[in-house]
Amino acid sequence: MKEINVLVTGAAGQIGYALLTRLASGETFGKDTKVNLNLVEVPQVASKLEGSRMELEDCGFNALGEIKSFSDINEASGDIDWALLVGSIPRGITINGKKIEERADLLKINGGIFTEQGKALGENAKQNAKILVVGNPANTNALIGCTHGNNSTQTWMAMTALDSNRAKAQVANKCNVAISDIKKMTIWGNHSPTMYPDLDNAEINNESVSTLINDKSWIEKDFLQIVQQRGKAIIDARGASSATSAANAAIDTVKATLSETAEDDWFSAAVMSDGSYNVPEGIIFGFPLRTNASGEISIVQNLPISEYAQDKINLTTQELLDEKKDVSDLL
Ligand code: NAX
Repeated sequence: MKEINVLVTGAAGQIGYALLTRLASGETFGKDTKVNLNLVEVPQVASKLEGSRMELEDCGFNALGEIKSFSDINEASGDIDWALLVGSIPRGITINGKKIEERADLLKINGGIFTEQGKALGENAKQNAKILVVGNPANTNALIGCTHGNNSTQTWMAMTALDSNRAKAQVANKCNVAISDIKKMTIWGNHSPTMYPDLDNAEINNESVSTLINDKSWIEKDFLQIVQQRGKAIIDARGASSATSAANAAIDTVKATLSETAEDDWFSAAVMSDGSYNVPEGIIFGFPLRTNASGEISIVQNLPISEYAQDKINLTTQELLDEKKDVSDLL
């Protein structure tokens, strides 16, 4: 049996809880791969994490190998193939008597966490390790981690698959098609309300989704707003942020990197910009991606970008440049 070492931070959180069974069940890496889990949490929730560990044992998954719990990222990151960085400090938490509401403060606090995690993974995780940042602000956290990881063989990504799945669900409802009929969905930019879900280049039966829908007002107002604000709508409805769908999107992203992407499709995640589509280098930006037969991930090139789409892409680019400026002392 093959083995894979997977690290999950924030493992006792709500996304972590939904994620662990799906990593351990054999669904993600295949039934012929044993999954060893290194679970990382802050010491305050060690008991909660132990509860999750016991539950995992009790699932009786054949694919589950060793489960280890850590509070030290350096100890946890040895020989890791895949790291899912879910843990971060949420907006609104009170630290040292101060309620953290400002984006700049949130960026700095989480930036400290991702500096340490980046260094640890860069030094201790395997060459070719893949790292997916889920914890918000995901793109800039990934930028900080990647900078401090300083390991060109490793791939850092920030998750936009949840936004992509949300966009597909809205299109499926609108066009009355199955989700699997919708291909080539791109989320450009930041995992934030400035993200741009692109229906011009998304396809159903090889036809552009925006051409098929042929309703500019729905696409530019209803659709855009629903997708960009979906996270908030879920918090308003549940009194808690997305967990099952977020964990599912993380699994989708991992799976998308494990085998060659189908000819008629691509997947969405944020990676380090190499200047494609005139996005400045040095920010982690949502692009259309493909995995090749050797497991390398590349940005799909030469897609047409309308003037309207370019304006939206410029907006989300500017937000990421502003976030980068806010954490410049951490880079
Ligand atoms: P929870 O608050 O339930 O869990 C977060 C966990 O992280 C907590 O158990 C906490 O103890 C742990 N943690 C904090 N600092 C840590 C550190 N330094 N090392 C290890 N663990 C640490 O949040 P949850 O709902 O699970 O969400 C986790 C993160 O995902 C949040 O930042 C959230 O904003 C973000 N999201 C990102 C999404 C995306 O698409 N990229 C969508 C869903 C989600 O909102």
